[in-house]
Amino acid sequence: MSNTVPAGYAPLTSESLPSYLSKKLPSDLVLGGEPKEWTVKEVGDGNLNLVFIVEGLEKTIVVKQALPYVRAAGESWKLSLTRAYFEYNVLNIEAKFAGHRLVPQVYFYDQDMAIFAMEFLSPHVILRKELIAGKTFACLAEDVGVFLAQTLFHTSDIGMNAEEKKALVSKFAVNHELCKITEDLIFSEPYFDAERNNWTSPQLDADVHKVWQDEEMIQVAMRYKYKFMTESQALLHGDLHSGSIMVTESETKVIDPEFGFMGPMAFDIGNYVGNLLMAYFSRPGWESDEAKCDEYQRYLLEQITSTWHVFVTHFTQLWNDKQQGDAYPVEIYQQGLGEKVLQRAQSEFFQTLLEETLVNAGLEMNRRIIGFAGVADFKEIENAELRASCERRALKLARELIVNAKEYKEIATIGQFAQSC
Ligand code: SR1
Ligand code: MG
Repeated sequence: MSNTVPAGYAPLTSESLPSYLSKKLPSDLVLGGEPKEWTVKEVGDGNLNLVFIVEGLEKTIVVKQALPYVRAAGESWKLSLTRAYFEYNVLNIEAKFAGHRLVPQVYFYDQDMAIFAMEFLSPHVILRKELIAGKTFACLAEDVGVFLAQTLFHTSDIGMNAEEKKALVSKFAVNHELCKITEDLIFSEPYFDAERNNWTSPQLDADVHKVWQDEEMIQVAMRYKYKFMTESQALLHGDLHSGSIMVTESETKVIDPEFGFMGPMAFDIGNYVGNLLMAYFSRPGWESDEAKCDEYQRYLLEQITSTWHVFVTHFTQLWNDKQQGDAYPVEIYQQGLGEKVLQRAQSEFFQTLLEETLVNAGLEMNRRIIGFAGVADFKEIENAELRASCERRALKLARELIVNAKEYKEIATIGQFAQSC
């Protein structure tokens, strides 16, 4: 994987894409009609890439192309094109373990153009938008919990043989540029006066300055940065926030795993939990009716608890039934010491994972409020005073989770602290 821009690379436009696709589409992917009859819209609203919806007479697809820079920042923030390769590969691996019920299908990848095409999801909508609109989803916790369990278990040393797992570590180590973005934006910049930071000012100035002086919290953040950089536990999605999930009332699809690499499981779980907590704290900015606001906040807390419980139940089942994976070997646990000993090992494993999940959730909240890449849940609350008061409460819980994660033996108990903020 080279980090340079290939000679054949050029960013595509809605005008140039049909002609490119007419030469590149695999023969079994028929959009219908002539390329000039296709409707193309560029819809990318993420931080990094171009995203096109291409509608033929028979079929619609999504085409995603990496740019040699960070779209949200402009051409001065250079970024290699290799992320398209990693995203394409992570989508395939996730689909292998979680299935196309939860992960979109990908059709082709073109390395020179840093492009891949995938299933068009309709009528799916980005979860973050739906949470802001106060919608509820019957299958969301089950789907995200299963997605996490399937992808994390099967790519870890508990569920995968050591040779294959080390091959994944080596393959995804090359995604270091996107890891570096996470290392900087989540784990470092919120904790000092970094140029890219962007908080609600002046309302939160004092709160942010207090964070920079908070040795107790910063020491934990730095410990978790080190864990993120060194613990190759499982293949992570790497950016599992509510903007990386598309939903309908009955379906959930996880998209956008370009930050995928082999890292600590708690990073993915904590990212998701942190984003549900930001939906929780931003609620008063979107819902003025107090009773309705309370009700939706309760729903969000239940989502966190259920997602975690689904994850633990499903992961435990996979672990009980495992056939391979050199960690916690079958010969010792399933065939040797017996069920009780396996249960004790699992209980210890999940206790540690819960603690790490809560810390990562807190770190994700801090960075979205203080750092470069904010989230619409807060950023789009127009009244700055109201926004800042929501964010201030979120910062309070974030600190509690980072500093006192060990105290929370049950995930549901974080709800009490959240309500007290
Ligand atoms: C420069 S990229 C900023 C953020 O956008 C992505 O979605 C990730 O969350 C990243 O940290
Ligand atoms: Mg993304």
